[in-house]
Amino acid sequence: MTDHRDGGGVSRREFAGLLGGVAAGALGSHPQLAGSPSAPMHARSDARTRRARGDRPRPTPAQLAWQRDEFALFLHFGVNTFTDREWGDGKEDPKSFNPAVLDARQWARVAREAGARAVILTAKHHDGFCLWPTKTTAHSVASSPWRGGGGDVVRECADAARAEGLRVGLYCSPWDRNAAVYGDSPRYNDLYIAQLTELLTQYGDIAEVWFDGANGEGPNGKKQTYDWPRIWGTVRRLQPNAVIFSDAGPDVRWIGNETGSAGDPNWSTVNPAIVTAPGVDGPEIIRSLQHGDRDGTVWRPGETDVSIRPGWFYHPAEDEMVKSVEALMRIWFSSVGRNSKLLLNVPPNRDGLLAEADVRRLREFREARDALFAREVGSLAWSWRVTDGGRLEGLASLPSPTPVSVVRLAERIEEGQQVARYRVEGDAGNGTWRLLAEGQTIGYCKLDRGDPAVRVERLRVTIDEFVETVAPVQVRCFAAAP
Ligand code: FUL
Repeated sequence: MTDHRDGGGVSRREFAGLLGGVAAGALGSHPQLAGSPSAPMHARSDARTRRARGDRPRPTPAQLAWQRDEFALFLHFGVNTFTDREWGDGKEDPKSFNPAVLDARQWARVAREAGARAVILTAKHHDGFCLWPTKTTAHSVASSPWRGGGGDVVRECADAARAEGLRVGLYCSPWDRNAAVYGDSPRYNDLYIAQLTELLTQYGDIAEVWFDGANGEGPNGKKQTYDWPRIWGTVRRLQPNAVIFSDAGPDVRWIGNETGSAGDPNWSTVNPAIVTAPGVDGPEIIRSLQHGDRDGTVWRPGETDVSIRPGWFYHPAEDEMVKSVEALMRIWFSSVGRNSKLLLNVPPNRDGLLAEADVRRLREFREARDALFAREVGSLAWSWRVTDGGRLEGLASLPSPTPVSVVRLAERIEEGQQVARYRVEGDAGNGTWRLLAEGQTIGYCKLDRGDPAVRVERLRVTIDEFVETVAPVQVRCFAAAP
């Protein structure tokens, strides 16, 4: 265990100072520790506070906003929807794209009602077909019969999302199987920059730009060298408030699988020397994507993308294979509940609508979450102290013996991520502490299930290890249904 009193850590006295001058060892109950995460826990900015904070990486405002969304909907839509494929080869006839009754308001309404706060649309997938009337290629909606060739899916989606209060993200695949210049690196980079420029200048504020790492070119295939500094620089210049997602960030990293499972532990910090570009593979790379790096020097939280169906695009044959509510709840706990953000793919069908089965499942998923988090055990008076062993320990009595179904822990990540080991225990009234949950990282949100068979009278949260400094933790407790 790292003793936070050594090296760059803070002493108990300093920790007490951070809390407003309460004597160490007798911190008592401090409302800012148990209060809302938006409470100004670190209001002081004197030298002691700065030293105590150390120089752990911290999120930018855009990364914070991204994380606070918690849940976004991914929309895979394009020629594959009509050809029943996952990876088009770029030879598709644009005339195949003809959604009968496309209604982006339905996508956005369903997303909002499901609890999502953003949507991300595949403006271009690997087949190169553009869902907006780009000037860069004829391979787009402008060559399709949809809306007489005058339609723009990106515009309809962005407008609909904003009308429902959702933020907008765009996926523009670097790998392009239609562009004739793909593989002629400078020329394709110019084309790609031109496409991004259209997307990032014509559709208002973009919250996230999503760069996937896929490339299925065979050994004799076209070899394209992407100009990542220029690509990322273009996003920064045109949409300075957007987060850039890819295996290598730079703002948000891929979580390393497509099954809906973030690593446990999951650090939001990474060593940037490990994953340097999208699309690279290897055990050490996957480990870093899954878990981040405790001593990483860069803040790059992980996003968990997974589809509600087996495929990313809509296929009629998968209508019976929509994930169950139980599976989606497990995904919620292994993504949002592990300091990640959930990007759940729900693909529009050939009508241009989210399919009935998916809409129903999203509603049930929302109801299940609402039910699980409906009975918060409110106004717990937490009393915190730093023990002689350098642990942070919080105690609270529950108003009545309560079957605890979920404990939600949160760090104030504006200040970085500090917790490296913790325990949650319950006392069922006989004075014996029983372990309810234990783990390593907390970060923005850690969800642990309790044992609803046990009625807890007191809760104890112990932070056994901090990376660098003692930092407050917010605890919320939810009771099981009676
Ligand atoms: C991958 C792609 O190859 C899949 O088709 C899908 O778009 C997924 C989200 O990203 O890189």
